[in-house]
Parts: sequence; C-alpha cells; structure tokens
Amino acid sequence: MNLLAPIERIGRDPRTGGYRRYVWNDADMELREWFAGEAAARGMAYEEDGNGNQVAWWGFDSHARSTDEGGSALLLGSHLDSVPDGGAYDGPLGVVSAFAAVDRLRADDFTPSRPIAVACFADEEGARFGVACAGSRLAAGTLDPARALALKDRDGLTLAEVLTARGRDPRTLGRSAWLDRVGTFVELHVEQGRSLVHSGDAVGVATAIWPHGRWRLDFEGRADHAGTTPMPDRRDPMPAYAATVVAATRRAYEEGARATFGRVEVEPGGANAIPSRVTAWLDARAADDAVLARMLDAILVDAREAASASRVRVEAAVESASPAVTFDHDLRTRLAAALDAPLLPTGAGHDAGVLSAFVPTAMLFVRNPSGVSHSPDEHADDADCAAGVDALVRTVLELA
Ligand code: HGY
Ligand code: MN
Ligand code: MN
Repeated sequence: MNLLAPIERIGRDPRTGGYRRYVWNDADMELREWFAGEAAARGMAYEEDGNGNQVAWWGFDSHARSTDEGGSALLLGSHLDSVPDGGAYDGPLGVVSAFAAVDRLRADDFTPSRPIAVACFADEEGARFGVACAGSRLAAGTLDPARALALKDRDGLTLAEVLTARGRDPRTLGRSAWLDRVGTFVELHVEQGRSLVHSGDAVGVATAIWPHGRWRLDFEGRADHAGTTPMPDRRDPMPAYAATVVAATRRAYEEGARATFGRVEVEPGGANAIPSRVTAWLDARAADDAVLARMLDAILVDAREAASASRVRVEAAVESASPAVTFDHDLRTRLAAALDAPLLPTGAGHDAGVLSAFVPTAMLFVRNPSGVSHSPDEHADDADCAAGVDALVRTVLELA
C-alpha cells in the first residue's frame, strides 16, 4: 500500500474518483516517470522500448546486450494505464507488487538464479487508440506497427503524432529485443470477479482467458428535423443501433457469453435532430472461439436487419481480437501447488495472454471482495494485497 500511495492521485478524476490514465496522456507520462524512478531507486537497469513498454532489470544489465542470458529471465509486472474511470488496482497492483516482491527478496539477501525483470506494458486497456494490449502486441510482433501508427484517438490524433509530441520516435515501433531475454512471465492482477470470494482464498492462479474482442459498428442515416419529419420518412440510425443492443444482449444470454456496448457516439448530437450517424463499440466475449464467432455472426445479421428496417447503412470493423488463451499447464500446476492456491479462468484480457503465445506464462489473481472492476469501486483488501506479494515472492523462489 505504501507503493500505491505515491501514484494514488495521478490521473484521478476528482468528480468520479475514477482513473483516466490513457497511453501518453499527462497522467501516463507522470506514471512513466514514477516507474523509472522506482527502478532507479532500486539500482535496477531501466529501459523503455520503442513501443513505450518500460522494463526494470535485477541481475541483468540491459545495455550489455549479452546473449548468454537470452531467454532466461523471469518477468513480473503488469500495466499502469486504465479504462475511463478505472479503479486503482487493475494494472497498478501487479506493478507495485512486483517491486515489493523484489524488495522483500533483496532484504532477505536472496540471489536469483536467473535475471528478474519488472515490466509496465503500455496501453493495455486500449482506452485511447482502441486496440487492447497494444504495447505487448507490438513488442511480440503481433500488431503491425504501420497499423498501430495510423490509429486515431478521440481527438483525431494518430499514434504517430502523439508519439512524436512526446519526444518518441515512431520509427522504433515494433518487435522488442528485450522480450528475447524473457523465459517466463508471471502477471499478478486483481481478480475481476468473485471466484476467490466464493472459494475463500486470497490468491488464485489463472487457467485460461476467454476469447474476446472489440468491434466498431457505424450506423449511417440521414439528419433531419425531429418535429417535421414523419416517422415513415426517416432514415434514423438510432433505432437500428438500439435494436442491435437488444439483440446482442439476447444473444449473449442465449450463448452464456458476454456482449457490451460501453461506448457510443451520436452525430451531430442534437436533442431535436435525427442523428446522421451512430457509432458504437461492441465488446464481445465467450468461453470458446467457436461460440464467440457464432454469436458475432448472429449479432451482425441482427444489426443488418435492424439497419435495413430503418433504411440506414451499417458497417462493422474489428478493432482488436484476442483468441482463447490457455496458460502453460506445467507452470500453472506448479504455482498452484507451491502457493496452495485454486485455479480459475477469467473473462478479462491481459498482456499475459499475448505473451503466453511466446513464453510459458502464468497469472496470479488477488481477491476482490465485490468482484467489481473497471470502476472506481474496484477494491482489494490490504491483507490480500500483502498475500499477493507473498505469492509473488514464493513464485520467484520457486522459479528463480
Ligand atoms: O478489457 C479487459 O478485459 C482487460 O481488463 N484489459
Ligand atoms: Mn482492465
Ligand atoms: Mn489489467
């Protein structure tokens, strides 16, 4: 908690109490400085890669570029950015717990048998540019740098423009050499559900991440007067959008899946004008890839039918897609045994999901009493946060 305190005010909206930490905004820049300062205070070698991911090394000089230690490091950490009005724990808990674990191990004069790194991945939530886990995807080479540079934020600024304004070189976006030095990744995260409340455990180990993604739906109609345009003469995109939300909700119930429209933009946005356009973002998730694909197909058919009934056009574009992830079987079994912790799946996405395609990866979850996340109400008790640090310490003892 002492480590979370210095960043408590950064990016917090005083009105809502939620965090607005979006990649490369002022809060994110302050958090970057904080992370670099924590690395320096511990004498850890620090680097920021071309994608804005930050890494602090214990037992490895990042500038030595030694090949001897290729693929041997144990990586810990998470992210510091947030969703709009996010909570204090989603992301930051994993970063501060990693530093706390390093402190504990060093205080005990522990010498790791392999390098330990603490990472803060850039833009995990994708709140500004729309693509979730952009930093880890770029580092791993699964997001095309040219596509990323052209992504626009709500003000129409491209990532390339934003990087340049922050003194970064857009040409350095892409695969990160430091990842080649990583052999295992363990991300600690606040639980975004109540499995641990039900099982009565402070800490759990992840088995899998549900496949999920974000789709942008553009409903294009014709602006007109709200009072003088008879209903049959309208080409109003709003009813088509509304029908799509209702249909998606029904499909998600039927499939035992999830469908959420958390962001919608209406143009021109006048109370007494029929909108010309409604743009909405569908976040959809399911227990397996086939169910997700089936549900999405059905929702898009519903959207087209609703659009045609309102005589408007609809176009759908995928903004980010993450297939199902199953975490490394041996690693998760070993950690669950070492920590005497239960195994549980999650419907939330993580950088650990991206890295799991390249290195054995595991996740530790810390109990969240209400299960609420992506909200200022997100919480973890101090004692459980301490148990999380204990678990990370034991993880390092087990693996390094
Ligand atoms: O959206 C997610 O699943 C995650 O919390 N980034
Ligand atoms: Mn999140
Ligand atoms: Mn997170």
